[in-house]
Amino acid sequence: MARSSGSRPVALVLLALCAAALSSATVTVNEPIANGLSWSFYDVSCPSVEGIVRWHVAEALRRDIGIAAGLIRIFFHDCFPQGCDASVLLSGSNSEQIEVPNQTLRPEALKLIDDIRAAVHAVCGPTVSCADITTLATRDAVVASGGPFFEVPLGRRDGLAPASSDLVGTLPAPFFDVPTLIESFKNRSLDKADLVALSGAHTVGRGHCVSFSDRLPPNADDGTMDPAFRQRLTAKCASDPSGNVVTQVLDVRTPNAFDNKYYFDLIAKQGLFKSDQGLINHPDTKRAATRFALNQAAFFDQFARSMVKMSQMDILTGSAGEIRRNCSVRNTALGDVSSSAQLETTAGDEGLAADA
Ligand code: HEM
Ligand SMILES: *[C@@H]1O[C@H](CO)[C@@H](O)[C@H](O)[C@H]1NC(C)=O
Ligand SMILES: *[C@@H]1O[C@H](CO)[C@@H](O)[C@H](O)[C@H]1NC(C)=O
Ligand SMILES: CC(=O)N[C@H]1CO[C@H](CO)[C@@H](O)[C@@H]1O
Repeated sequence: MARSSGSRPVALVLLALCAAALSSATVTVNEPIANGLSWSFYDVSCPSVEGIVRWHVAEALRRDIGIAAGLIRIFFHDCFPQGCDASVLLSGSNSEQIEVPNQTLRPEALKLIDDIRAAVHAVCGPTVSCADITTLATRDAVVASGGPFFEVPLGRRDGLAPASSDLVGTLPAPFFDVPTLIESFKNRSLDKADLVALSGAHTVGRGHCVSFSDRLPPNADDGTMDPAFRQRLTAKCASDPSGNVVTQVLDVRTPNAFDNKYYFDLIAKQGLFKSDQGLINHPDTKRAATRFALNQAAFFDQFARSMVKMSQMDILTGSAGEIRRNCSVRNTALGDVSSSAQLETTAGDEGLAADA
C-alpha cells in the first residue's frame, strides 16, 4: 500500500488520480430516448463512425481550437428552430445561413462537418446522416475542450428543407431577459435547468460587438456589468462601428476550455451578453447558476443531460427525410444534370443509386 512505502508512491498515486480526473469526466444519461433513435444505431452499418468523427474533430481542433465553439453553436442553431435535422447546413439563397442569427456561424466548422461526412462515406457508404455527424462532432468538441463525455443516441435523418425564417426567428437573442429566455426555451420543451446548463456552452467561443452593444454606452448602464470590464469592452468596440468585425471571448477566464468558469464570470459581473449575466441575478435561475460555479461536476452532469435532450427535439427518423450526400445540398439538387460531375465526386460509390 502506498501508505507503508513513504511519500513518493503516495505522490504517484495522487498524480494518477489527478490524471484520471483531468481526462474527461463521463456522464451516463440513462433516460428513455425518442422513437427511432438508438444507442447502437450504427453498430452494424458503420461501426467505425464514432472513431472517424473523433479523429477528424481532434485534428481540426489541433489546427484551430475555435472550431470547437463553432461546432457547438451550429448544433444549437440546427436543433432549436426545427429539430436536429442538419437543415442549418443547407447553403443557398433561401437557407438558414442567410438569416441574421446564423451570419456568424463559422465556415470552417461547417466545412469540417462536410469533410467528416465524406470520410465516413468513404468507409461506410451513404449510411450516416449529416444530422448525426453534427451531433457526434459536437459531443467530441465538448470532450476535446475538457468537457464531459456522454453517449448520444443516433439514427437521425436529414431534413429536406431549411427552417423558415419564422422558425429561425425563434432562436433566443442576447438581449433577452431571463423571463423571455425561460419562455423561449419552454416553447421548445426545455426547462430552466436546461437553460442554465446549456448557456454554459458560452464557456468557449466569441461574440461580436453587435451582440452586446446594448450593454455599452450610449446605452444606459444597468449596473449588471463590472465597470472596468464595461470600460474595456467600450474601448474595444469603439474601433468597430459596424459591430461585425471585432470579437470578444465569451469566457474571459478560460476562453478555450470547456469548464465551469463561465459561471465565475457571471458572479464577477463579467458575463458578456445580457442573456448570460441575467442568469446569476434572476431568482428563477440564480440557484442553478451558483451551483454550477461551485460544482463543475454538477454542471457537466446537467449539461450532458440537456444536450442529449436537445439532440432529440423534433427529429426525423426511419424513412423520413434523407441521408444527404453533401451536407450543404439536398440529394435532389445533387441529381441535377448541371451538377452531375459534382455528384460523382461527392457520392463516388455504389450507395448512390439506392436512394437517388
Ligand atoms: C440561452 C440563449 C442563447 C443566446 C441568447 C445565445 C446567443 C449567442 C450569441 C449572440 C453569440 C455570439 C454571436 C456573435 O456575435 O458572433 C453566441 C455564441 C455562441 N453560442 Fe450562444 N446563445 C444562447 C444559447 C446557446 C446554446 C444553448 C449553445 C449550445 C449548447 C450556445 C453555444 C454558443 C457558442 C459555442 C458560441 C460561440 C460561437 C463561436 O465562437 O463561433 N449558445 N450565442
Ligand atoms: C413562445 O411561443 C408563443 C406561441 O407560439 C409565441 O407567441 C411567443 O412569442 C414565444 N416566445 C418566445 C420568447 O419565443
Ligand atoms: C457540396 O455542395 C457545395 C454547394 O453546392 C459545394 O460547394 C461543395 O463543394 C460540395 N462538397 C463536396 C464535398 O462535393
Ligand atoms: C456561414 C454562412 O454561410 N454565413 C452566411 C450568413 O449570411 C451572410 C449573408 O447574409 C453570408 O454572406 C454568410 O456566408
